[in-house]
Amino acid sequence: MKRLLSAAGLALLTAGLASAAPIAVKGDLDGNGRLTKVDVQIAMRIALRPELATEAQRRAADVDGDGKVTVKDVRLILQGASG
Ligand SMILES: [Ca+2]
Ligand SMILES: [Ca+2]
Repeated sequence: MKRLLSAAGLALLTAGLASAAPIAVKGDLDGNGRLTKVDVQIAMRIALRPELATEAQRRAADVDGDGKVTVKDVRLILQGASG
């Protein structure tokens, strides 16, 4: 199961930020229901290139709710990440 999730995360990174995965947890950008380093990596990419992310992804990545995805949001996701 864990192996499957990390494979899905890798596939998502490879596919870029075009995934339409439903996002239920703030900062959960790969939609697996938990915060992990994959979410941190995706958040970093959104912070660097917000134009490549969907609006839903930008909203989910904006953890502190200031309307922008910045390194601050990345840090918040990092703090919540479990692995
Ligand atoms: Ca996740
Ligand atoms: Ca923010």
